[in-house]
Amino acid sequence: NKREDKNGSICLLSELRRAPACHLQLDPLTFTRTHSVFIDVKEYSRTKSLIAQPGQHVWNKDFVKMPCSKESHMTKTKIGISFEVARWDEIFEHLGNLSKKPTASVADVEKAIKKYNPKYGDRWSFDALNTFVKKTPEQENYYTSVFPKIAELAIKLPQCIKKAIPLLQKGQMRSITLSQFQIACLLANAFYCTFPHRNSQNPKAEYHNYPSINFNSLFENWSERKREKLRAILYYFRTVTDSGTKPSGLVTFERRFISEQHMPNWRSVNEMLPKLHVTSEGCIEEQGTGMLQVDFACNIIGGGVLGSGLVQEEILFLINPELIVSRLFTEKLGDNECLFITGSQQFSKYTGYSDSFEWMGPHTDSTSSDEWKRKHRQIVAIDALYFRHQSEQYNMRQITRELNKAYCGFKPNDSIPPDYIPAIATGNWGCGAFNGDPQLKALIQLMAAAKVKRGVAFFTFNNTRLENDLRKMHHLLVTLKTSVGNLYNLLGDYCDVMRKNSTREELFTWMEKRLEQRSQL
Ligand code: AR6
Repeated sequence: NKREDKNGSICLLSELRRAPACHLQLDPLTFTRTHSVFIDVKEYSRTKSLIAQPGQHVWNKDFVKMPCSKESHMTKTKIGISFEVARWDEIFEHLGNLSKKPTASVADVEKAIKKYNPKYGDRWSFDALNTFVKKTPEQENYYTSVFPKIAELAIKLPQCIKKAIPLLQKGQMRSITLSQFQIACLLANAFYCTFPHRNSQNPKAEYHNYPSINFNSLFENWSERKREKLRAILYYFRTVTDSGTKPSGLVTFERRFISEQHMPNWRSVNEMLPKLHVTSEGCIEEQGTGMLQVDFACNIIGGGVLGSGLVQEEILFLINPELIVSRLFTEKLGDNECLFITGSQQFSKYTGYSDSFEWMGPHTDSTSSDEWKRKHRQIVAIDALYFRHQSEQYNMRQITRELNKAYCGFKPNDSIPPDYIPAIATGNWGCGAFNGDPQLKALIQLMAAAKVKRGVAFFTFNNTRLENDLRKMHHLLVTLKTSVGNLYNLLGDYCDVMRKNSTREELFTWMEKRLEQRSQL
């Protein structure tokens, strides 16, 4: 390949490690103090069947408050008298009735939801769901027959999940493994807006630091974007409620935190830049299969997936809807934190981006699975900083924050030998909605990948100029044997000149000159 020869430091995509080829066999599935497994692990090791792990629900600040917990109450009024009832009884009654119908209208769905969310009776609108169903041509309109099936799935919650789901809170290292069926049941509950204490927008509300999970925001404010989102989500529910296509694996959600004192001292990191494959063609989720795939996240995981947002993270969550369940238990990410999701399934195909995004139909996910029945798909959610003005980012405090964030996301478990660690599939992290400088962010990610000794597949998303510039810059840095520490200092110098307004040059142009001057000395 001529292009590769010209820039010797660049590698082919095939030279980067991926799962399952580099997969290290896992120990038998067990739960620990920090890993909650929701299927019976003994039964799993004996028969490989997935049955719910016994336990009980807990109603306190450390666990998800479940709609089927006995502590969940609501007030009902009959002939002027108010009294408390178990909220799950109400949910069970209304969704139970709905589940018995062959088809249900949007009005039926709305009526049921408002019965056990009486506070929101005149606040929640279902216009998007309504318009969506009305506008869908009859021959494609399976939606009204899927609404009862989602209700049937939702009311299975008490049998499906028998123990308390811990919240993945700030500063914790904790993980949760659920079966895909359990996730579907939780998402069916989210669809029917059953989760208690999750609807308040008040900044002092109990879950103010958590993403929203009930789907009411998806059902309001009709737009073309909503149409495509609903097509993807309802297709997911159709698949998981059909006995022929029901998924049967597990998915793990893991929150990781690295304390400040365990972060690298970037100034003195000696590693050189890692192997890089950079291309303007393809995208993370297709060409990066089997690698660690970066979700360009919001610190509120999933960002605007249940609202109007429709960029990289939201699209990822729409085509892999199991990712949405992370919103149920993942507290807003702090600067030194990230979330790994292993084993989610891709259900849909898509085309376009943002306003041009379109659901393109079913995707058959043939990704193989590991010993825990998790698909060989690992996604890491890392949130970049949002810059109102581009100039804010040329500052070593912000650069160090981004380096630490990327390091947290890229660092593999210490127990895995280097040959078994897949490369990282990433791209313009933080450079769309969050306004970052693609050149700076590419270097930051390469520096973090260097520190953890992982190769990088970098997808510039049609940006051929960035592809060429990054290839050239990588080549220069590798040829000059520039260490991460040197690069960190160089970035410090660039920030200084930017602050003093003494250059208008882009980072790479400025660096090239600087490096050439140095190499001539
Ligand atoms: N593969 C490779 N590159 C991509 C892909 C893809 N599939 N999709 C987009 N890009 P953005 P951010 C490129 O704006 O700036 C969400 O609401 C493309 O060049 O999604 O980190 C989150 O919830 C695009 O411009 O990420 C956050 O709130 C660039 O990646 C917020 O956006 C950045 O994508 C994060 O914004």
